[in-house]
Amino acid sequence: MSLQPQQPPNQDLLTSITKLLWGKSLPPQLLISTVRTTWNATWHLMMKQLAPSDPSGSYTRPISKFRANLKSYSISSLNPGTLHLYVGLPCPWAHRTLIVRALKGLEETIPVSIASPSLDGSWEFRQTYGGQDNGVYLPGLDKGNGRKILKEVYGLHRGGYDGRSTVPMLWDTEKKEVLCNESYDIIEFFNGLNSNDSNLDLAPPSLKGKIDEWNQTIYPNVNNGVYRCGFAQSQEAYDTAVNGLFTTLDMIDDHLATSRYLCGDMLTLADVCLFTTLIRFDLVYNVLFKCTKKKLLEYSNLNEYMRDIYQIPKVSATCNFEAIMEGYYKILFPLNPGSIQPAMPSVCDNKFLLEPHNRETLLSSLDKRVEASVS
Ligand SMILES: N[C@@H](CCC(=O)N[C@@H](CS)C(=O)NCC(=O)O)C(=O)O
Repeated sequence: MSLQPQQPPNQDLLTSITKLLWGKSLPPQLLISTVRTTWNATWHLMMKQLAPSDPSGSYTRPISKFRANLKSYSISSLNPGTLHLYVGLPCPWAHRTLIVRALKGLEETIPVSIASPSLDGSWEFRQTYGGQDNGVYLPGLDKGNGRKILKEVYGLHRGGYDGRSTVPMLWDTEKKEVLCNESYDIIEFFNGLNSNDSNLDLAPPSLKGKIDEWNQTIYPNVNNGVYRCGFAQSQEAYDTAVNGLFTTLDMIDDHLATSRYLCGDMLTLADVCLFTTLIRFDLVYNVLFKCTKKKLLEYSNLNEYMRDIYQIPKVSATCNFEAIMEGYYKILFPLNPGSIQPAMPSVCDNKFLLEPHNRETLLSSLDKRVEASVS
């Protein structure tokens, strides 16, 4: 048996075709420039579909279509199962909703169906039940409507719908309509519902202003900032995005040196939003989205802050690192045409994530000022 590595069959075929067309004397430069031009044009074409951009090549995220007013729903008027949540585990926006649902103890009231990305980038359901493995959520069936793909669920919306079918999505099983597909609206709504298990408030009125301020910095520069790096279609667009991202991370890291969470000693919605980007940072954004100036591991405060949140009961169950990796490296074809998935970085090791973070001893700078003025 030969131990020589076999050439993939399509490579053999490609070699034969090039020999046939141009003979052995083909100048490699010509082949390279032809492939480069063709690939470049095809890449721009594919990126147009994946990530719409403005004339400067900067990624412009499409606006969510369903922004219903959710204030008319209250926990007392909600029958368990009336609302159904659709998510996908790789998606940082959907991840926000899974975390707040868990922290608010809404698992029984608002059941969830977890889709997985198919090779064409749309969301599909697996023919297995799903549930949890070692405590971690798994993709599975559509338990809300019994459909095979999420697009079909969106299609059931009263009056029909044929637009983008994104996660997260909140479905009203009685009215048969998509209530909302904007993550921040959904987490604000979940936070307002108090279950028997939890009356935790992740956005108390006294912190509302601070939360909004953080979100206004973190959304464009970090949450969407990593996408603006990865989906940039010009060098200038990438440079602007990457500078904005790392300047903001540097600033947050400094802030977290004296404050346990973004708004002081209390976890808020702003922290949940930052966390879902941080937990994906070294795993995918650093490599696939070219967020390369630093790894999250190099930021000591951000890194410990991330572990602090990961260790809050029920949060780690929402972090499925295998699914995140698969969702980005296998599905975002124009960014990773070979579909090769890199090795899991050590920051995603449960052992590392569960190490003591020692942040409980931190008082927010505000509290320190109050303490200093009292003593
Ligand atoms: N602004 C939305 C963004 C949601 C979003 O872009 N979800 C992505 C997954 S990370 C998606 O479902 N994309 C499918 C598509 O665009 O067709 C939110 O915050 O909920």
